[in-house]
Amino acid sequence: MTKSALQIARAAYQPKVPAALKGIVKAVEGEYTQSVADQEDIKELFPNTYGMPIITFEKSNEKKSLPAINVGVILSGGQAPGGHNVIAGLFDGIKAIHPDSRLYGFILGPGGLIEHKYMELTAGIIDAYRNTGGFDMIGSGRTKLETRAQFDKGLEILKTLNIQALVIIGGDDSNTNACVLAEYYKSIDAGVQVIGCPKTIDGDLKNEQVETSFGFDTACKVYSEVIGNIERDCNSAQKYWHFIKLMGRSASHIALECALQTQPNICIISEEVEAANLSLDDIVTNIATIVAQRAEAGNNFGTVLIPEGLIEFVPAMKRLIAELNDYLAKHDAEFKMIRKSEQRTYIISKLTKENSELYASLPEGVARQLTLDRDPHGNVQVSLIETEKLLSEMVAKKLSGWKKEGKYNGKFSALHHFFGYEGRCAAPSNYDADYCYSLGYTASCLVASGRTGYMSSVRNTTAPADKWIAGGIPVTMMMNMEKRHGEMKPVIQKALVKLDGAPFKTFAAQRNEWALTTSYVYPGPIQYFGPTEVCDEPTKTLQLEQQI
Ligand code: FBP
Repeated sequence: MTKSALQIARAAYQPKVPAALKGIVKAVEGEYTQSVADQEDIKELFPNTYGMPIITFEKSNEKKSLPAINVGVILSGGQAPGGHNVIAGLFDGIKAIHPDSRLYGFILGPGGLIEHKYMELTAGIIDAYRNTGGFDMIGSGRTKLETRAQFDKGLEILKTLNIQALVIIGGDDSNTNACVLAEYYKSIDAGVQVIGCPKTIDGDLKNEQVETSFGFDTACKVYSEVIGNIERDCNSAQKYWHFIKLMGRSASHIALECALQTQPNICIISEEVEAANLSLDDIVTNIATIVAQRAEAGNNFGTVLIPEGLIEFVPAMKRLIAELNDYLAKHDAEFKMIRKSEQRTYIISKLTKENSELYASLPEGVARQLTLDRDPHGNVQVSLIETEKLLSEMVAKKLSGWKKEGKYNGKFSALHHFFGYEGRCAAPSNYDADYCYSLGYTASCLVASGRTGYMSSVRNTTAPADKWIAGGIPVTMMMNMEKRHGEMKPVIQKALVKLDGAPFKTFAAQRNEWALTTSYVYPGPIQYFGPTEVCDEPTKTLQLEQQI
């Protein structure tokens, strides 16, 4: 396989790790834990894995000889830069436990476990993927591991391969399912531990112990580089408004981080839209007002960042989507029988008055996108909804109305972009390369200390890597009960943008200035070699969150 010069140089990069992971480690138990909410329900659902203590790994002088161990690994859900380094860290960790330990990768996500598709990950394979982006070493998938039949089928292959622990690298839903699996295997004494790892570019799997999910750092840096380039182009020609949608199914962390890095004229934060109970028209009026103000100063150009999940945070849209989700979950087969041309009328006739009216008012394309198949976790596939076009069309309409009324006299020409897939498989930044390797290595320590139902955690990551703190967090600690597919389920609480948090407050304090002036910042490409302040800088979000 031909490799680029950067790939070759990057293969030799040695990830930085917490000092505690450099030799023999011991597991130190901290406080016993409770779930973030709905404690009684979660405790009842997870009798074997509820309330366990937080674990921290510390240096030890005590030499222990442990037997070889076989471990399985699964990449679950959307790609995120650094996944290969989690596997490399896990591999090196289990080899440090015993050189005869073996690592098996299940192919194309959780489906590989159920379908018994796997490969042994040998040193040669691992070495070829160190510090690379993508999940292509074993592939990923979105099959939801949730039924006993699936768990039992998985156990067959785990037993055949004599696998004693399974590491599931995924987002909030996949880690929730990892915990359900850990609970089940423990309840039947299956002899298989299950450990999770926090992955998602969306950045919404975080809490006090899990500072960030891996991939967020790299993805935001890739998007910010391109947004900066667009801003510079925009300021050079001064003739376009760029509407840029950014990935992040639900939370607006990516949009907010990119705004902090690039200082665009407008950035919408879904969580604020919801809290302020804004309608689609309010959002459009706000954007059009800034366009008109800039036009008055002769600036008929600008950049607007739009979080992918926006549509679900507009309260009226949220109510509509919730009813659609419930309705489609119950009447999926019936809906699929309806001819495409009649689906819109069918849906309008089935919804309550308010939702039916809103649905009827939506442009055809957006209405159709809202009824497309949900992903296996019941989520609307927001990446398919062209919010950037919806908003710019509505802004254009409003401006032409204002023009007729003599309130606006500028030019409005819009271009559209969607950045998502472009950043999910990028070569991990130093931060993600180091963080991921450490997460994988920590997972091996959790396995060695006999834990199950834990998520690998590495904290204090705004400090130099030497001072990072490695440990494990009981997954039940992050759970609460939420409605999914019309039923209450235990799930890891999603971390949305906090409106009283430092990242949002920093943005909010400057956005009016950014709107009217042209204060763009051009972050440039990720740097892999060079001074540490250029190569190892964590995201602005993390820096601001950790300052408090
Ligand atoms: P995960 O939560 O599984 O990490 O996926 C995140 C994400 O990249 C979202 O930002 C996006 O909405 C979604 O995946 C796209 O899904 P798909 O990869 O199936 O197109």
